[in-house]
Amino acid sequence: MKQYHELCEYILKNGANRQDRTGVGTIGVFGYQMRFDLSMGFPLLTTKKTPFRLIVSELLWFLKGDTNIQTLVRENNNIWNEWAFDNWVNSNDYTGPNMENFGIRATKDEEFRKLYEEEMETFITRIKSDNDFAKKYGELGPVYGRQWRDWKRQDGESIDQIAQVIHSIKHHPHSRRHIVTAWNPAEVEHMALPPCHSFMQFYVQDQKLSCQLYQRSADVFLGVPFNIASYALLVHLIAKETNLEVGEFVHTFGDAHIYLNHLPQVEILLSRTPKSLPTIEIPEKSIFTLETSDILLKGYESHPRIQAEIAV
Ligand code: UFP
Repeated sequence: MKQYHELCEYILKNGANRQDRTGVGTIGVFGYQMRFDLSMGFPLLTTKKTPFRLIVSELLWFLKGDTNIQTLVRENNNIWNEWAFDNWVNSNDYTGPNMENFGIRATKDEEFRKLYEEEMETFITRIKSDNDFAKKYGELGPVYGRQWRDWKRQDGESIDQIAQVIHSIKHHPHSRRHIVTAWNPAEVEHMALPPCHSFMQFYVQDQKLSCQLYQRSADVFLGVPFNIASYALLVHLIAKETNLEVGEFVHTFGDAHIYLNHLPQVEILLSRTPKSLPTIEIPEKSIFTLETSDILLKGYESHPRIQAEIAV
């Protein structure tokens, strides 16, 4: 995973100070590319503990076309909670304490943080147990799962991009049109978060499947280790489904940034020496019916977790 360390070092050296939507502030660069040869091991970051189970459960959630956090929180996956919570606390049904700008306020005000954590816990407990509430407030809008599996055409029909790309990889391996896009300009405004990993292309050569991702916006410390592992896993899953070996994952960035409040954590990470990469095992099952517990990670050794605040 030296590529990831090089990306961090490159931003520290060349990044410009940038204001950003969240108000936290970043240093960032525009345009960068990393390549991972997936036959050399599974690229799960070893210089901090990276929770593979959450990555698997989110990817399978996308692949099932699901856009509601209820499924995720029932698997104890809380990575999308803030975005659903944001919708809830800004709705007319919410009558609790003012949660405006909860992301930033929670990092600055200890008393508020406690209040926020209580509200969040109440919200998630309700999402888990109350289906009607979850239908309304667990829904993130037409995010990845919808666009990947059920892109709405103007005539009301729908396009299953994942099924189509699997078909095209199987039947026309040399095609230059193996594309899946989550960036749907007609629906972006209805999404809780416009797609960060927006556009992917697959490529077949010598019986090996590669994939290039265009990520428009990248939180390098918190998001990118997830994004690398998620797409590496996607290549493994689609390669298995199409009877190919794994080739490369090519990760191309638009705005690649380090949040200013992650700089101390990045220093710790860079002081650590990467360990050898783990491998994964996937059972013979359709990509659409896999469960999180089906996918096994073997030989993952890592340095300890490094805590950091997410910018919402
Ligand atoms: N982000 C990632 N990877 C993801 C994801 C979000 O890095 O998979 F969903 C980060 C990038 C950015 C923020 O820091 O979330 C999204 O903000 P914006 O929409 O303003 O780019």
